[in-house]
Amino acid sequence: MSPAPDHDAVVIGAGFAGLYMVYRLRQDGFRVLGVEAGDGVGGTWYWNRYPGARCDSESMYYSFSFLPDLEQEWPLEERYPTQPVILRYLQTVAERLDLLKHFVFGARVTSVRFDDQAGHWTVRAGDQLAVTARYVITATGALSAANWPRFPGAGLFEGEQYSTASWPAEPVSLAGQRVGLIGTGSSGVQVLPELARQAQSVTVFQRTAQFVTPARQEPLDPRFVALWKANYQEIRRRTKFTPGGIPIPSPVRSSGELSAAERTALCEEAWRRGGIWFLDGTFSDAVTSQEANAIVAGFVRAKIGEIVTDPATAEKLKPWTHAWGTKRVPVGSDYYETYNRPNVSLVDLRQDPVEEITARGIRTRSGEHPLDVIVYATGFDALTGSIERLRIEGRNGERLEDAWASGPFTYLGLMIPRFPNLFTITGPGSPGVVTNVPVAIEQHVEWIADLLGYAREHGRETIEAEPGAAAEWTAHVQAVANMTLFPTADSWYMGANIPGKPRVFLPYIGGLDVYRHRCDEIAAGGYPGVALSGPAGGLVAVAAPAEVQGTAEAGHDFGLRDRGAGRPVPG
Ligand code: N01
Repeated sequence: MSPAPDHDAVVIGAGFAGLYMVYRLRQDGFRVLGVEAGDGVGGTWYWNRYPGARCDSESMYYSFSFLPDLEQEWPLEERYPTQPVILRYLQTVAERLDLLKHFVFGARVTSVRFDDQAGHWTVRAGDQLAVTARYVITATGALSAANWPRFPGAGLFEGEQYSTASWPAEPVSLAGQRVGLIGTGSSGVQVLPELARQAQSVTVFQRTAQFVTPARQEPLDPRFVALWKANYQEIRRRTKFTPGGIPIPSPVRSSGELSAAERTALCEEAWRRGGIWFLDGTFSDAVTSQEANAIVAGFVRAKIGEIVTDPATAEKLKPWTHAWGTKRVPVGSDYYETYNRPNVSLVDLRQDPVEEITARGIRTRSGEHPLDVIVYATGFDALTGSIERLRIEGRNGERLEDAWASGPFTYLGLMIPRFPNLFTITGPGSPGVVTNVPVAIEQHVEWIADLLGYAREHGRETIEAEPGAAAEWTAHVQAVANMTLFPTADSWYMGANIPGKPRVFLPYIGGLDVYRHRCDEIAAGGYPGVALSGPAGGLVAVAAPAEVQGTAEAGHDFGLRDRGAGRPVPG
């Protein structure tokens, strides 16, 4: 008989997902170990400490729903929580729940291997850690494997180079510095105004112009906060049944149902309110109809023209390469206004591409831009990168990179055939990254914990997605995306930002409410699509009740056409 593993479960990561997963498994009586590369908790909010880092979800929504005492005590001061506030929140949660003692910090996982004989996993972090566990749960974040493009000559640069995705914890002095910023996604949009306030000059190197929405950051009115807190648990309950994890009404009317004047008024009002109210506040068909999309896109371009005083700069900032919302829409504070400052200039890399990085700056086709500091805000190998870099090997030594060579293959975004007892939180095929993420994380954690409890109750030790169920889910994820304009863009949703990455739509965009319902049905039906095997290795597949079978058919739209599938929301 093989020796018992060191732990029932290893959870990799100590952000929202890792903290809740460790907590929940401990409460359920599992022996659990958390492993985290950083020296503390926080995940995304531990690493992304760049000036201006903030969440695009509003403060009231961006927290756990299962801590009613903390939610009453926690101050809600500004509309959007800043990185230091969120990091402090997660540190407070970890201390309150006494979770720190379950984690090993400063240990970056370097391999995760399934032992077919023993039936358990070995998780290693270099020479620092080697532990065995029956279950492994990745809580590594959808956007945490940083993309640091290799420009020719980057090693020659004599100044400082920083990435927004791993910004130093100690303050970086930019006073008197000539800064180059590469990247104009959400991170670049947030950091630019702060760089411009501090540095002597900022040169922005833009590959793709974005449709940036104004955040409208502001202090929260204490009366509003009091009212919110008085109703917090009821709001949380409703939030769980929304498509994006945010309880605001979705638009009910398509652009075709409105007059031109009504459309403009609607866009103006949504723009005035900012943030999610613009992202999810115009037309029900904004990302499914070319015509509706063109109206929103034209509206934003007109705003850029009104805000940016130099006409040539305004033209470069107007996006024409993709439909509105099909790349994740950045939410910015003074982003376009910052280009009116005399110390900010813009290089359009489509007209004037980078040729090399030199000792003194960045040389584009038109000449050298002398710099003291280069800031990379160049994004992430999204959804798959943080999981694949764990170097996971499943049954018979099969490597996850090979299993996913032509795109990720999952059941519900949570399990992978031939990788038994491995679970992924907010991985590919999950709606996490197109929702207010903590709400999706809670759903994933609870579903996984319930399944582990179910297996234990039934005396089963091995839990594995069936290939047929994974094939149906994977096809369904693509089918829902294909009902929208999303696949038309070169976005990280499509893996298009990473050279060589298969071009498939990565998150599930059918809505968290629909997804939750589907997961609940599966649990209630005894987990169809999941093979449970006993200690002796005999497979025990639990048959699905008739009404559950068939709902995961490829292309089944769960009524999504009527609901306006895939609205762009913060992630
Ligand atoms: O990354 P991005 P991000 N040469 O991939 C450019 C979440 N987030 O870190 O568009 C030149 O969006 C790239 O150009 P292009 C959020 O979900 C949330 O900004 O690929 N440029 C793009 O401009 C977000 O979507 C929050 O042509 C290169 C930029 O770098 C996600 O994280 C805050 C290049 C990367 O933009 C990722 O955002 C921040 C190259 N070789 C992030 N390679 C909040 O909620 C890439 N680029 C607050």
